[in-house]
Amino acid sequence: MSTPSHGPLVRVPFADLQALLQRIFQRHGCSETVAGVLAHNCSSAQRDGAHSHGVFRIPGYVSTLASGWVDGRATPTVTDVAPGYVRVDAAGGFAQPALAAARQLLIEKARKAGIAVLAIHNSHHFAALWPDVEPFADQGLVALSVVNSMTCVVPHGARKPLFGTNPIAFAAPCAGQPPIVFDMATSAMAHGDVQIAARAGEQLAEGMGVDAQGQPTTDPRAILEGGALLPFGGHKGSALSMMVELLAAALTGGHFSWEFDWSGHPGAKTPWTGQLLIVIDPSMAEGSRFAQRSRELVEHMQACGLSRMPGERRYREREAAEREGVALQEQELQSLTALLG
Ligand code: NDP
Ligand code: PYC
Repeated sequence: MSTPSHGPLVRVPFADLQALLQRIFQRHGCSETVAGVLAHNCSSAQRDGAHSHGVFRIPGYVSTLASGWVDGRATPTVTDVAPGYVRVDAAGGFAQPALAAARQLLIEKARKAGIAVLAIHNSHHFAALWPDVEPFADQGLVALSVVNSMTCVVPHGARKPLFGTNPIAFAAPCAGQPPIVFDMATSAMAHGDVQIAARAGEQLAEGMGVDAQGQPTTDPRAILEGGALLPFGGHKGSALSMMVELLAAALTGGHFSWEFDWSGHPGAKTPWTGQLLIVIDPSMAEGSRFAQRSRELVEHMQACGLSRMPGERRYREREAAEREGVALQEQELQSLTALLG
């Protein structure tokens, strides 16, 4: 995960940042409901130091809304398909409001059947994935989500990009601690982090991507300008990325990462794909001690010398932001404020 480029930092109360982003989303074509969901998502990412999907993304949201590629006023249609299955047509809008519209039904089904699936299609996801799963674990549930994005990753052993950066996020309750959460692109890097490195003039580590000729490169601009990313972990990450295409697109009725054409919408940045969530009620597990067993696992990992859990850095950043305010560059705050003009 890249840190943003240098410059004086300011600290803003979380509620103030969220309110500012809400106004920006509404000013640029979102309904009050959609703006509220996106503002909470994006300010939470900034608060947690998830910089590739914090306020860095606002210009992309704004240019996409201006291009007419996404419907910021879409009303999702929720369909109760089966005891363990909910389907949502996001109506060409963002995925997070679609999840919000189906969330209560999904939880009721998971608690009743032990497991429930939420299949979202016709949706745009331009954000970090952990905000979609962490709240389920806060309510004692286990949640897994996948979303596909836009063609920029070469499948292992192939010559041309096909997959998206296709993240997988997982959250589970842990007794006496915040939930265990991981959220990772199946590409060697998130596309957002490549953009941040390019903006900062930094080189990447080896093994992240290739240039337009398919040759290995450490230059983020070469990856962004005609090149591509590689999956993480060779054939293993590639298999997971393939799974994400199947679950997030084929299963939901969404587009594969290569199936949409945004060339007629200059400024469009948000992938028009699909998202799958699987929510499990662990109270039905053997012994009903899931959260305690999670804690045992963490303690054993720590006893083996583990210095930090996935999600721990975010929680630390969150605590600091709650004490001191959310950190962002002064220049970023000025640019955000200018978007209200
Ligand atoms: P990272 O590689 O930064 O982190 C992946 C996971 O590993 C996180 O849970 C992180 O925890 C954890 N982690 C990182 N370093 C360590 C360590 N040393 N020890 C233990 N755990 C560690 O994330 P990515 O760059 O892969 O993804 C960044 C974001 O981009 C994600 O939020 C993802 O959802 C988003 N994304 C969104 C896409 C979309 O289409 N919407 C597409 C692709 C990516 P921690 O958070 O605490 O650092
Ligand atoms: O960072 O790879 C990424 C990404 C794609 C879509 C939204 N974020």
